[in-house]
Amino acid sequence: MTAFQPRVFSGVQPTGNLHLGNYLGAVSRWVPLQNQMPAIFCVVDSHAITAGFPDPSELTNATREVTAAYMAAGIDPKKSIIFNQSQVREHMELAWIFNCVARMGWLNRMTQFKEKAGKNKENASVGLFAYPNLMAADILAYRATHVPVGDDQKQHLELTRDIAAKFNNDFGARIKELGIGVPNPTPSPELPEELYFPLTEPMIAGPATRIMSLRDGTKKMSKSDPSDLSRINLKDDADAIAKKIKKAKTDPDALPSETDGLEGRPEADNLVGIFAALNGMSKDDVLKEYGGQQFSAFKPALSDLAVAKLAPMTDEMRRLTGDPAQIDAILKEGAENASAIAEPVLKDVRKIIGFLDVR
Ligand code: AQP
Repeated sequence: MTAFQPRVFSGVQPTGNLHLGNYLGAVSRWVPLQNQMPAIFCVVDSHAITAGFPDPSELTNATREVTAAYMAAGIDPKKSIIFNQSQVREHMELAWIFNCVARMGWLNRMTQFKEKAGKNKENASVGLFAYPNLMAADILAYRATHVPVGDDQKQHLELTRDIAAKFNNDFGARIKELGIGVPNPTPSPELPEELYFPLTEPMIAGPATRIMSLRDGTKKMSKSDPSDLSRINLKDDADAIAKKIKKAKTDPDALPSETDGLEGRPEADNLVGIFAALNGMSKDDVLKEYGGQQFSAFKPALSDLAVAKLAPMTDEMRRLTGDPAQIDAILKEGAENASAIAEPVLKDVRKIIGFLDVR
């Protein structure tokens, strides 16, 4: 190989209800990418057990539902690989190896673990702590070069790059000797001339990298927020969407005419960002149209837009989940295609490490 093949990888956990943040921050941004380079979209079910085992049938249903959401949003299984993580064993094997590459100090700095474990750190699962190593394995089992995610995943992607860099460095001579390295596309004194794993590019961009809670503009919109009014679920009907936007927290002022005026107004900033992302425009453009107007005028416009964009997707999700056998067939084919890429990578990795292959 003379260069890393460009490849997109991303995923969503099948936990709880998919919400507008997952859609605008991640899934909707994947759709155009599948026309630009080979793409793999994973339903990361093995991550879904790190915060406690969900009810088994709920996990099964949520896996099919997330798959349906990918397709309803426009991911085409004929163009992209769609599969569920637990079906491709290589993720687990590489994650174990990365457990031995990553340092405790690196993981101790992960803010998502601190947030999710809260005060109960001693009682959190080892899986929750090591989650970022599995995420690095998800990406690097395919030597993926581009990972589109929301802003909350930035630190995990930096860790993925640190793991790739350490592996490339620790085994630099061996990779060269085996003749399986790729010239480092951005040579630097910190890395060998030939790499096995790419240093993946995070793709975090647009007006919706962090959609905030509708009840508190300083908190991320999240599946685990106990208040359902804090988020718009992809399964919400038009009435629920309208009610949640109507009840969304705001301040008493009119919308500003320029984005500078959104500073210090997290709720206003969030609603303008949602409008911009749903309509494929910038926040500036939204404010050109709605600057000077009160929320009593802006909220109904936002609500109409959200319903117009989300309702067809919700309908399509419902249609697709009505035929679980078809979803399972897509996931099966996806898992076979994903394995065909990951298997040779793990074969190389075993060789690099020196595991004796007797089979
Ligand atoms: N609020 C958000 N704004 C923008 N992007 C977001 N993502 C999640 N929340 C937002 C992006 O969605 C993708 C899938 O994330 P995940 O399946 O790992 O779920 P998560 O981040 O754990 O989602 P939640 O809702 O925040 O779940 P809980 O409540 O369990 O923590 C990722 O690309 C993520 O960036």
